[in-house]
Amino acid sequence: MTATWPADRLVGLYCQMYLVRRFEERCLELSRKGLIPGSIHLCIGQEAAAVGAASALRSDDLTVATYRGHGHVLARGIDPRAAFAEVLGRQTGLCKGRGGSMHLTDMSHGVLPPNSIVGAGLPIATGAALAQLHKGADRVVLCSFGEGTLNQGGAHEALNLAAIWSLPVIFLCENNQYSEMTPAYQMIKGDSFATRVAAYGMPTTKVDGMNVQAVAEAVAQAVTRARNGEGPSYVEADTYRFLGHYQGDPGTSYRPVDEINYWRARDPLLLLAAQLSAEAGMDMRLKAEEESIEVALDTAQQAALDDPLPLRDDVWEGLYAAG
Ligand SMILES: Cc1ncc(C[n+]2csc(CCOP(=O)(O)OP(=O)(O)O)c2C)c(N)n1
Ligand SMILES: [Mg+2]
Repeated sequence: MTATWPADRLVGLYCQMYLVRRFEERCLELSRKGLIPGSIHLCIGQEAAAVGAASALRSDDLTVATYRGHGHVLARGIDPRAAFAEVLGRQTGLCKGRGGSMHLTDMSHGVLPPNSIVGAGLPIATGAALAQLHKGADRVVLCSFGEGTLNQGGAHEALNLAAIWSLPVIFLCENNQYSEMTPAYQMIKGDSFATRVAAYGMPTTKVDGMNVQAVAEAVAQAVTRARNGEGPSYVEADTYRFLGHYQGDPGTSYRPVDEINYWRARDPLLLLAAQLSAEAGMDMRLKAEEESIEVALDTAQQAALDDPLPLRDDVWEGLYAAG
């Protein structure tokens, strides 16, 4: 990592992480009240990976996230009201309420459709990057996924193709230490996912995924390579999800309390706030920023709750196949 960035820049990243954290805590409350159809997979604890990575992108770059993608989507600047509305299944949602939490999509912000098939994002990102090359565009594709994904065959085919064709992709592995309830160390012989990826012939970097500046810098380097036609890179952010795999999983039966406490003490928001608080007046400034984000989220959430559900008569709209 280079020298610490100026406070204003870090405050911007803090605010984005706070927005993601509070959006998701609100989603959890809404889910517990039975207002969210289906499952939600929260990235609470992993905000620095999503926010740091998105900060390295240009507004016309592309993002391919996963079912744990709220953070990536919000960090690309999507309107929280449209995100709430989609999660709540409303007509005004990003996908008109038909996608829900796992499919937040907004092409106007470069967010391609994510999905819940583990490993499916890598071939999609590689294909999107190939399209950029054919178009002569200099857009890059950020592809985020979990470490468990690196045991999926399609993921490896995509990594290989991206490498041999020198495609502009940044493969961001958010190593949150678990794939559902299975610890990462039980899934591979040896201890390194990066070593596997390096075998395809692309640079790999491991970074502290709880340090937003460190993630931002590592991804920015990979973006520069990709934009210069030097091909893909792999960045692995070491991180942790503070809650369960999905809203119905307490996340405590298969994870030692000491381990959870260790990572919670490395909360990316707390770490950055502590670092920033060395500046005079910073605590007050962060508090004021948090308050204004709460107000914006209150408004967005209430508007989405007041929005209508999709109509039964519209059920065939947006389908490729006729009924
Ligand atoms: C092809 C496929 N296999 C299995 C599953 C079930 N599944 C859903 S999430 C998940 C864990 C993936 O772990 P990881 O890639 O580390 O991502 P994380 O959930 O930790 O963010 C599994 C096995 C699935 N959705 N798709
Ligand atoms: Mg994982």
